[in-house]
Amino acid sequence: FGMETALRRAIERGQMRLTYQPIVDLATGQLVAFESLARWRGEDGTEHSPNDFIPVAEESGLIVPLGRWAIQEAAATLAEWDARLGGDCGAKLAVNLSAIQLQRDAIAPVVQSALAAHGLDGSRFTLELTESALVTDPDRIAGIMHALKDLGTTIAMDDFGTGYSNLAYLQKLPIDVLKIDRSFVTGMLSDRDKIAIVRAILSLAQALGMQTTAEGIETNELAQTLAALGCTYGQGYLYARPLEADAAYAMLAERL
Ligand code: G
Ligand code: G
Ligand code: MN
Ligand code: NA
Repeated sequence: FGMETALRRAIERGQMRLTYQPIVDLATGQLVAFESLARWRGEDGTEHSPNDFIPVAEESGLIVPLGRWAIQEAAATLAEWDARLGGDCGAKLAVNLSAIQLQRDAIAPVVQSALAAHGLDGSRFTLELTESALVTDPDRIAGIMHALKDLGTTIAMDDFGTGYSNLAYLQKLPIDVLKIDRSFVTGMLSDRDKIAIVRAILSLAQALGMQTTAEGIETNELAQTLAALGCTYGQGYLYARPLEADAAYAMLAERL
């Protein structure tokens, strides 16, 4: 309850912020996107982890205003980067959407108005959904995904392989990218089971015409192996930790 009150206040007072973790094309090393990750520094200076405050936001309903803020903030940031660089800054921004948020809010109109407010094309956004979003009401989620696709956005399945992998939905839904969960990537070079799972996800994605992003890449050897296996994109501490907005912008400006 204490955290809920503090979180409500932080959202109302504009004390939340987004950090941005780069996503690169594994074949070329080019920066192609950033995943936006919410951060909350409490009044006493403590950094709260989203692993702690997102569940509180979901249970309390605060995920609705928090989620709307994240979408608007991501659009505002992208528009600012474009303006400073005098055109399309060349990176997409990915925003995480939680399953509860999709149940409680009309996300497609929220995304549409955030894009419109900043004159952004839908193709500049990726929405990351988890498999758990599909469990309770798959038909409704399918409708939401199609509405998001109609806006021109990219849809990524986050944490792929860790949820209820009902493979029947994969082919029915407009999913563009599978994000291979970090738990399969970390240590895969010395673990036959992990590398077998990664290969299976890559060939499944290829068969279904989807792209792939490997999470949690911490070494060059992992990046090279994943590139050789045909994984499209990579994300992880090898490239950068989640960056404050000014550091993310600096990376973008330097690479252009
Ligand atoms: O850095 P990391 O600790 O940033 O994130 C931990 C988890 O919190 C990840 O699973 C991530 O998807 C989730 N998360 C981070 N930011 C957001 C957000 O804005 N919305 C939602 N729904 N989840 C987020
Ligand atoms: O579930 P989601 O993919 O949205 O979570 C992203 C989380 O993974 C964030 O907490 C982020 O800080 C963390 N993360 C990103 N890259 C790495 C990495 O290379 N190693 C580790 N250990 N964590 C990472
Ligand atoms: Mn994510
Ligand atoms: Na993930």
